[in-house]
Amino acid sequence: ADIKVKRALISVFDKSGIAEFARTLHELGIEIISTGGTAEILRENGLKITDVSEVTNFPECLDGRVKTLHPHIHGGLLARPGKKDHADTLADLGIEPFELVVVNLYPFQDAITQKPDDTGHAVENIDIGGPAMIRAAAKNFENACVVTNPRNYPSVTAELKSKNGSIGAAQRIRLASEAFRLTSHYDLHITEKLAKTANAHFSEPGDEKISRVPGHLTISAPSHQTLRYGENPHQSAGVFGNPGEFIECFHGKKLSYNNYLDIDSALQLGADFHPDEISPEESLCAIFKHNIPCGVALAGSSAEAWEQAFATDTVSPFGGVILFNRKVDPDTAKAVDRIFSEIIIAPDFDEDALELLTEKSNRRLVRIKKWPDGSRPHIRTITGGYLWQEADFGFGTETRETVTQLEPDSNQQKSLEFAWKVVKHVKSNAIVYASGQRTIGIGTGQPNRIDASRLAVQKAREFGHSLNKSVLASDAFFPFADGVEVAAESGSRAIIQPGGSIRDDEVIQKADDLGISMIFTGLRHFRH
Ligand code: 93A
Repeated sequence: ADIKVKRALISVFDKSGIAEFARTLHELGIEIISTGGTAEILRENGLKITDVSEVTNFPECLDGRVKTLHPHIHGGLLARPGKKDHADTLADLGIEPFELVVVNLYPFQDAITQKPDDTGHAVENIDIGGPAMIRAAAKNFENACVVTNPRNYPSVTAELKSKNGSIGAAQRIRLASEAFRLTSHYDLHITEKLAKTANAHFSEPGDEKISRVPGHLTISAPSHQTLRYGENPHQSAGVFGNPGEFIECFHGKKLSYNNYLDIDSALQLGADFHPDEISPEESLCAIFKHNIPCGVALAGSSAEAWEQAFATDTVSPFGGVILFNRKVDPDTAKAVDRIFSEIIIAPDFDEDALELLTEKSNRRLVRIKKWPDGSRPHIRTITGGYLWQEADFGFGTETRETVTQLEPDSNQQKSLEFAWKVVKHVKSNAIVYASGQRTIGIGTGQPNRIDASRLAVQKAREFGHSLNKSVLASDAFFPFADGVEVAAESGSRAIIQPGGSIRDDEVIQKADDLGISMIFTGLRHFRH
């Protein structure tokens, strides 16, 4: 129902638009009660104002820390005049209700931005009376309207004017919700500032650091850093732990949530081609988009590896993440600079390469300080809990068993080993076609293996690759012989896969019939 506004309480730090707003209230015959500075401005504008101290019969004191914190104010904000005992109490104690409350807060955030190192200044800008009034009036939205932002003055004024000084329930509840959002965010900013101060100045080595995830939780963890947002801009986000031990973004904007994910996927693949564990004559380039490799190659130089990796799929790499496992030289820098990429990752960058690459300010450059190993578990959240598992690292316990009559030749073997390492990093169900030590078709993320196979073939053809004499890796066993058929039809001559299907016999028979060689590894590499 509508409520008739007879008395308004105005106490604003941001005084923009307040005189005009108050004039409308005045014209509608509404009595206005205000705190010191607000009252002063309104009086300067020729309006008749009652001081809060007159209502409370108590002076504003303690540097203004206590102005409105008084039962004559809060009684008026929280009373339900329609309830008989409340009406009686108001009459007994001489308290009058407020139907309209206009409050905005001390600018805490501005204060800490302007003087980040002045904790005293920050503390003086923690508004106590303001949020108390806002929350009281918002709780009492059935009897009062709370306005916390000058942005809302026009709609409130319009309604008051059209209803001859009354305000409806829809506007009141909407503004009440906005009010609680404001005070909760306000408190979160204070929480974060104090946590930062505590961490910086009052913690002993080894103490737990306090931090928060904006929006909802206050988190106490060894190290938590707030990120601008999560996978999407409406999701709050942060990062725990110390990724800085492994990577350092030394050029471009701060790393985002999605950047961290992509970089990690690239880094994991790079670690399987650790520069010390491959031939010193070979360099790796891996291009990732949305955590999925869209081109990987090992070649005689980084520039060559880039050309080959890029040729796999010349559409997906735009805006992607490019990883090199060796120092980036000027030739490589020139080559990668031809397309827009979001991030370039490498153990190091030649000075001339850097000169070119740092010209683009929106491309992040990341140095690999340390390659990951398998020592960290993987943790994921599920509704109600967490899952953890050992990292899928190393190829130590795998076997190589040729199960077909044909044995892959040495070139094919080399190519199969390469494809097998790559397929581990492709989302399941995953199929990777390779030719030499370069990918030519990657089928990823399909809920069945035959679709992943078809997708890989289709993509290879789309980008002009001949699958003739190519090899294929599958991250898990072929459940049926049809996967082998697709491979053979495409021209592929050798397969590497874990084996272990109850139809392995059929699958091997099909490979023999079609003249394909096949290796079983005994270990699968799902990546879900
Ligand atoms: O210092 S306070 O936390 N104590 C109070 O009792 C109080 N009452 C209102 N801050 C208080 N306020 C704030 O004063 C309001 O939230 C508003 O931001 C400001 C308006 O003061 P003035 O009208 O004197 O400029």
